[in-house]
Amino acid sequence: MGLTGLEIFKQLPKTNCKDCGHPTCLAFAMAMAAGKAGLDQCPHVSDAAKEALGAASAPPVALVKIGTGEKEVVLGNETVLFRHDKRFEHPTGIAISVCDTQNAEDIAAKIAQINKLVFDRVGQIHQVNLVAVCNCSGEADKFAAAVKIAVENTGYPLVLISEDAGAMEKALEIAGAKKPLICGANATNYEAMTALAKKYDAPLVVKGADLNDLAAVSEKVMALGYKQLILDSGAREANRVLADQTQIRRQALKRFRPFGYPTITFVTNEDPVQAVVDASVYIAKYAGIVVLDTADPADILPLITLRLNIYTDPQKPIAVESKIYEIGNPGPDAPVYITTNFSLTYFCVAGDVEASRVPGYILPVDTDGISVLTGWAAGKFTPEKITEMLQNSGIADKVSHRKVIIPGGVAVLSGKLQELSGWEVMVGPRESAGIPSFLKQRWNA
Ligand code: B12
Repeated sequence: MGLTGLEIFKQLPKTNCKDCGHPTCLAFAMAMAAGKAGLDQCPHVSDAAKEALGAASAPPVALVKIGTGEKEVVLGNETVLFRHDKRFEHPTGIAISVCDTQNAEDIAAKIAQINKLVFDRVGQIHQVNLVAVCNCSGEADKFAAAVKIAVENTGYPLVLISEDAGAMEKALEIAGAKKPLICGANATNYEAMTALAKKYDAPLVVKGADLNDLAAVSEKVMALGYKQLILDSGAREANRVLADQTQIRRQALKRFRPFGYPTITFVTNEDPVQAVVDASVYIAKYAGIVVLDTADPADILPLITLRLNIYTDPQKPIAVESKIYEIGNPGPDAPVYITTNFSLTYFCVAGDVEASRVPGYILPVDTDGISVLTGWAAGKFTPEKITEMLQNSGIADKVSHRKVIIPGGVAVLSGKLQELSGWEVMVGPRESAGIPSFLKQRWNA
C-alpha cells in the first residue's frame, strides 16, 4: 500500500516555498499520495526523505521500454483508473503475431503486410507497434529461424513468445541486441527466464495461471532483482481478461508492487469480428500490449482509431500548428481562407479546398484547438486574433490581392475584421463543403 499524504508530508521540508509548483508542502504531499506529483518536483528534499519516499513517489505502474531506436515502445507510468481523472499516458502497443510453424515465405509475407499497417489520420501517422513471434512448434530451431526472418524483415520491436528457456536462449542470440520482450516467465521457468532477461537487459513477461499465481511469480522475479516486467494474468477469454486487467490496474494504483507493471493481453477468439471487439475491450481497459493474429487493415484501422481516441489527453484538444498551409501550388492570385486550429475543423476545410481544385492558402488561427463557433463563443476566434495572423504570418507577401474568406458561421466578425486588418472580408459558406461552389460563383482575385 502507498503512503498517505500526511506520512509523505512528515518527510518534506515544510517551508511552503512553492518551488514544486504547489501552494504548500501539504498540498504537494497530497498530490504525491494521489500519484499526481513526483518527489523530483521538490528541489529541497533531503536524501533521507528521498530514500523513505522512493517507493511512494515512483509511478504506480512502472515505465517499461521494449525495443530500440525510433520504434521503441514505451509503456507504463499510468496513474489513473479513468481517463477523465487525468489522462492515460502510453497507448496500448498493438502486436501482430506470426507463428514458427508457417513456412519462411509466409512469415516474411505476413511481416511485409504488418509493415504496411501505417495510417495517416487527422494529420498524424498511426501504426502498429510490435511483431510477436510465437514458438507454436515447440521446437527451438524453428523458433530461431522465424525470429531471424522477423529481425531481417521488420524494424518493429519483437515479442518472443516461448516458455521454453532453451528455445528463448537461441532466439535471443539472434534478436537480443534489439531488446525484445521475452514472453516469458512462469512459476516453473522464472529463474532461467529472469537470467536471460538480465543478460540481454530486455523486458520480461511474467505469467500466472490466475491473479494469485501472477502475484507470486511477479514477487519472485522482483526478489531476483529484476523489475522490467510486463504482466500476463493467463486469462484468454474476454470476460476474464477484462476482470483481470481491471483488478491489476486497481491494485497497482493502491501500490500493490507485484501488479505495478504494464500488462499484455492475447486475442484468441476465432471469430474474426469478435476478435476485433475483444481487442477493443482490452485497449479500452488498460492493456499495455494487445497481441492479435490479424494483419488485415480493415481489422487494425478501427483499433488504431479507438486507441487514438482513448489515449488523447482529454484536457488538450487535438490541434494543428497555427501557420500558413498551402493546398496545391497556390500562386499570388490564390484564395486565402481563415479557420481555427482545431484539427477536425482544419482537416474539413483542407479537404474541401482540395476538392475545389483551386490551389489556396489556409490560415488556422490559434484558438487552443477549438472549433469555429466554440472559438468565437469563447473569445478565442476574434477579429483581433485573425488580424494578427494576417499581419504576422507572412501571407501578405505571398498574395498580390487583399481578400480573405472567413467561415459563414462567424459572418458577424466581418465588419470589425475588415476595419482592423484592411483586408476585404468575404463571408464564405457555413459548411466548408460549400467552398467549391462558393469559389465558382464568387472568387475572382
Ligand atoms: Co461548444 N458551443 N461551447 N463546445 N460546442 C457550440 C459551438 C455551440 C454552437 C452550441 C450551441 O449553443 N448551439 C455554442 C456556440 C453558440 C454561439 O455562440 N453561436 C457553444 C458554446 C456556447 C460553448 C461554450 C461557450 C459553453 C460555455 O462554456 N458556456 C464553451 C466555450 C469553450 C471555452 O473554451 N470556454 C463551449 C465548449 C465546448 C467544448 C465542450 C469544449 C467542445 C469544444 C471541442 C472543440 O472545439 N475542440 C464544444 C463542442 C464540441 C461544441 C459543438 C457541439 C461542436 C463543435 C464542433 O466540434 N464542430 C457545437 C455545436 C455545433 O457546432 N453544432 C457547440 C465541428 C467543427 C468541425 O465545426 O469548426 O464549425 P467547425 O467547422 C465547420 C464550419 O464552421 C465550416 O466548415 C466546418 C465543417 O463543416 N468552416 C469553414 C470551418 N472553417 C471554415 C473556414 C471557411 C473559410 C469556411 C468557408 C467554412
